[in-house]
Amino acid sequence: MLQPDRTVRSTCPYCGVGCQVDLLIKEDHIFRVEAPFDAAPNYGRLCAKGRFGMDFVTHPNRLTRPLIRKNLGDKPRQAVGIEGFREATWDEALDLAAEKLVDTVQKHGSDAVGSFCSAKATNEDNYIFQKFIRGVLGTNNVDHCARLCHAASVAGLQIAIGSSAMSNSIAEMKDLDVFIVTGSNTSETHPVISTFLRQAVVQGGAKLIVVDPRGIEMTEFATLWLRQKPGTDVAVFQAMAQVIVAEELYNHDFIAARTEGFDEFASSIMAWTPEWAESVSGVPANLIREAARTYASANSAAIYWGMGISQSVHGTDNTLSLTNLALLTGHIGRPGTGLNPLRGQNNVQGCSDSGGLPYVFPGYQPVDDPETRAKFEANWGVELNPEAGLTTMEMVDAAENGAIRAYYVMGENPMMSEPDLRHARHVMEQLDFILVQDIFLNETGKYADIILPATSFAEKDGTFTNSDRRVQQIHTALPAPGESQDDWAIICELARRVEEKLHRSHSAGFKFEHPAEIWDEMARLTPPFQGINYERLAREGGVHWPCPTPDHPGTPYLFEESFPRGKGQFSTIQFRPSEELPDDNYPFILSTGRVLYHWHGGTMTRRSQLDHIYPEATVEINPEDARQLGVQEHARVRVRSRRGQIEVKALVTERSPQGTIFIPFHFAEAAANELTHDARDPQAKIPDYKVCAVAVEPII
Ligand SMILES: Nc1nc2c(c(=O)[nH]1)N[C@H]1C(S)=C(S)[C@@H](COP(=O)(O)OP(=O)(O)OC[C@H]3O[C@@H](n4cnc5c(=O)[nH]c(N)nc54)[C@H](O)[C@@H]3O)O[C@H]1N2
Ligand SMILES: Nc1nc2c(c(=O)[nH]1)N[C@H]1C(S)=C(S)[C@@H](COP(=O)(O)OP(=O)(O)OC[C@H]3O[C@@H](n4cnc5c(=O)[nH]c(N)nc54)[C@H](O)[C@@H]3O)O[C@H]1N2
Ligand code: SF4
Ligand SMILES: [Mo]
Repeated sequence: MLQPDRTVRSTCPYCGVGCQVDLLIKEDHIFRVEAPFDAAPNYGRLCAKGRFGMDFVTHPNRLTRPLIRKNLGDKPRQAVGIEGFREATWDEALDLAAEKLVDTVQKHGSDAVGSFCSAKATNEDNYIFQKFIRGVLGTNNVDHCARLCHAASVAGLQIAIGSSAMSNSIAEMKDLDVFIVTGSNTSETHPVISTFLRQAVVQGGAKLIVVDPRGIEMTEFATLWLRQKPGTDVAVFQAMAQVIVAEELYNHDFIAARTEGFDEFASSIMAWTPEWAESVSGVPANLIREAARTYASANSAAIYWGMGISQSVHGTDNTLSLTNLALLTGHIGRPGTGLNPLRGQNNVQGCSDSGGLPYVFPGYQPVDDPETRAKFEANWGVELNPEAGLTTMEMVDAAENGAIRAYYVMGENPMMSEPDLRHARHVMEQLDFILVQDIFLNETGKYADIILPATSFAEKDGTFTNSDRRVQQIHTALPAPGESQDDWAIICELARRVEEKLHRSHSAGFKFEHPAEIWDEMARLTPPFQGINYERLAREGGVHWPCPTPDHPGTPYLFEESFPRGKGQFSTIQFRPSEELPDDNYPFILSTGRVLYHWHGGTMTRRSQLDHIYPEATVEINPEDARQLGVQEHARVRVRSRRGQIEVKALVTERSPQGTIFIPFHFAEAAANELTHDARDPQAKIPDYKVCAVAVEPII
């Protein structure tokens, strides 16, 4: 067997499971990836992406030098390929970027800059990013893909319990008793977690209730599968609550001691019977009753969910319908219970924790709280903007109406991930200045004026925080390609130049030798991180925050004694239909999401051997629909919505319910987001990626 030159322990850069990996390096290539058997959270397990998807790191398309658009200042701005850019030195690119940002701030004010930090980059990268945006540019307009992701889970959990992180650890999963999986295609999107969940069923005899419109693999392990029509979750979960109340299956002691609003809630749901829910959702009433009884009568029961719950115009209500169930039954605050939104990106938890959100500093400390702001002002030595910034979709609106003039995008690809790309494109065309920082030239980079080449996870040190709040390290395994630099180092250089041009008498502080120093600064300002440092992470392999002191063991499960808001809050909610339902012209529901082998806009996985396994865009169509449309397996079809159209290959499969088609959004040549709409949840502002109306026709 090929012997490695060296083996480097790291954390998988794909999903929020945060698997620990050993990268086997030969001649500066990762030639094999192994998983250590003794390390949490994956204990030797990896999925296809962790095992075979790391080769993007040495792909020849990696960005190696700063790039400047040849036709700077063109309006409307055009998307250009690599030939539309010229190479530049770091000095030239950073000076120009600083000049353009300063120009924007001086002409239009600080809030004319919108910025996107990255759930792919480290905690340290994101801490420095938001410090630069808030402390130097003077705006709180900083957000990231969490807005398109678990925003509605966060909004709902904040209302119900005052905290939004996953309440339990991955280690508890294999000992589950009863659990609900809803709106999560776990075996494709959190594959290693799905192996623990399946182990609970197969070896531990746990009962699994899947609530999902699609015939995903998890249904094969389910005791009960509630196959609702897309967008009807509130009806199903309200009816489960109704059964629990009507049959007095609720937990009296827990409700009395730890919740408020029960009486009002209980009387509000009595009309929402399983029979009513069946008429709305199509799920047989007896299945809803059985699911309610199974969940309520378990000793401990947990709920896991994903985008099927969150990415909806009623995503917050969907989440509240789940929190109501946990509060009714007391299935929270003990091992094997809890409310668990499975976090998507490798570091989406950490990006939010590190202050990558418009209304909070690191550790969710509000920017509009004078005391908190005074603490950061004293530490950073600058005055800070007291107004919360705009969220991702609000920044798009502000860019459209001219309030935002410049974008700084680090490690995101909005031109693939935002809904209604026709609209997103229009916004990008109008901006005065776009600065992009990435490891590849992606669809968003094509609109940039300046592109700064960053190192990937394999070429830098730092930390990611996984789905169960475990802070884990990445270590430099390979030399940086060309002149690329670590994100935090690039931002520090840029910040220094912007401060100089703004004639700041002193700096907010951007001198760091190593990310460990950045972590220490963040931890000093963020109580739940204060017990975590690099030495400890190296020794223990990872620590679950909250961890307030060095001798604190970390917190694998939350809410044992109380909730952050004190008592758990029951919420009275009403079922509302989705925004754009099928009609004669657009007779199908389009549901979008993911497949195992690809990642979002495909920037990384389509530059990996994974692309050979899943090389083209597909649409799942139910066999009965396919028959009526005259579509054969593997035929090419055109899918149209009110906003755009794409051509894809048909997969005729029972996975899709009749009347609903499913398209993964990974393929730029047939981007699903050409079809989607930007109807949003009123509270969480998250777009509905799971229900819009489309027409399907065979291409003859
Ligand atoms: N391979 C791969 N893995 C990934 C990612 C990736 O791009 N590729 N991305 C990561 C990220 S950022 C995220 S957020 C996670 C997302 O992980 P998931 O949420 O598991 O991903 P989706 O494919 O969006 O699947 C959503 C599920 O919701 C179901 N669904 C659709 N409509 C409804 C509905 O109305 N109600 C309910 N209850 N369910 C519905 C779908 O059938 C599907 O099973 O995955 C992470 N993991
Ligand atoms: N239709 C539809 N659209 C969706 C969704 C859906 O279900 N359906 N899901 C939404 C969800 S949940 C999410 S999370 C978003 C994801 O949307 P995005 O976050 O926009 O998507 P990614 O493709 O993950 O973009 C990550 C970028 O980071 C770059 N990158 C990787 N590592 C590094 C690094 O270390 N440094 C820097 N600077 N860059 C790096 C990659 O090259 C890539 O360009 O998509 C959303 N869009
Ligand atoms: S489950 Fe997630 S973290 Fe683990 S190997 Fe797969 S993509 Fe990586
Ligand atoms: Mo996500």
